[in-house]
Amino acid sequence: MADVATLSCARCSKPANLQCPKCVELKLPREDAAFCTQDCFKASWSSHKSVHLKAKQSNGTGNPENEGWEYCMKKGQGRTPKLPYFDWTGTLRPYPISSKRVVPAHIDLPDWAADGIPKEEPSSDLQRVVEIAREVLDAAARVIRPGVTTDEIDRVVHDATIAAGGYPSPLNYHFFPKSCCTSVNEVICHGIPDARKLEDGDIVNVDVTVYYKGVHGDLNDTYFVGNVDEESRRLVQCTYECLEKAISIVKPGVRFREVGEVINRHATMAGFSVVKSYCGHGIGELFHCAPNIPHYARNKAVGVMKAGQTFTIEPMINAGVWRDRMWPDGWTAVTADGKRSAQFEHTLLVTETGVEVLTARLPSSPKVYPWLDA
Ligand code: EYF
Ligand code: CO
Ligand code: CO
Repeated sequence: MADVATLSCARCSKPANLQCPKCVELKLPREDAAFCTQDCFKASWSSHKSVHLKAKQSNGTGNPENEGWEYCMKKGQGRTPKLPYFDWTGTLRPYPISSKRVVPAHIDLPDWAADGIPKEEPSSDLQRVVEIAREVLDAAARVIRPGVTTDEIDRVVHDATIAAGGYPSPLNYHFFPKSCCTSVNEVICHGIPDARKLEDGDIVNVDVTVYYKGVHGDLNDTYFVGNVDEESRRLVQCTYECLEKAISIVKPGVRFREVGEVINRHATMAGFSVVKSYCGHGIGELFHCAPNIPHYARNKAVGVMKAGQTFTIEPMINAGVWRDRMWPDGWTAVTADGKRSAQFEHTLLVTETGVEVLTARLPSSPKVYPWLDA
């Protein structure tokens, strides 16, 4: 965050000398972007980020025929005498709207009254659970190094989840014995945290799901342990990109089967293969529900995306063959040829205009990927 002349903190109203870098980039009003401390900035991130989204949405279409409407939306007014082009469905036309009415000082204000942004909508439980899940995964990421056992990672995940008031969804789910999945090297997914120490050169995926106030939030990242060989780094980066590319097509009306086409194209171009046995899934009040979202090409997923839906995309990409095998423990899915596998996962919300990545990285997230943090 950049230093600025003293303003009031957007969260607690104390004098504020820091400014949100994204707001600066978007040239948003300095008073909306000011915070007193990094802690206040982080604590308000889940509501503050909607300021960025709103600014982007009202940045205009660039179509001169829409100028009138864009002016109205920016001013929070309604209509100007100059009507934009629109295929009016009936005979009714919009007329000027009078200015915003005054509310007397003795009236209790909802949180959007001052700045137009609702901060504690009913969706706040979902908003909070995904933020907790991200913070829990980030806590796990901070302890990853050679010599640490995956059981220790599980302890960090368990304790951080409980400290935030949540339940670690995997624990006892279909009798799963631990609070997260840790999948090392050739393990594709559902690895059980155990007494093995991570070794220099390993890759490890940590998959966290948190249940909080009736809602689940699910995400995972694959991490490098010490110095990792070039081929594994390429695999992990490619898998990250597969998820990013899949997310980029998410919006209302897109067929779920398209997700697999995008992922398969990117993975095979890099010489890798896509796991077929495990899929993305609907999530919310249930850990797993419809829709089922395969990550491979020519899949038969049914349905189209609709605004308001929440689901995960979680591609598993293999350095060798796509086929998986199951260890005798009945949980651990591994590559059939013993070569490495990587995975990334986000919980997503389909919005009217596209997608919100609910489990996105926070400003406080550890910087572990060279392609993001160079
Ligand atoms: C053979 C479980 C594992 N299932 C799914 C139980 O969606 C998940 N991750 O993104 C996810 C996480 C876990 C999970 C943790 C435990 N399970 C059920 C059935 C079979 C299986 O593995
Ligand atoms: Co997961
Ligand atoms: Co999942």
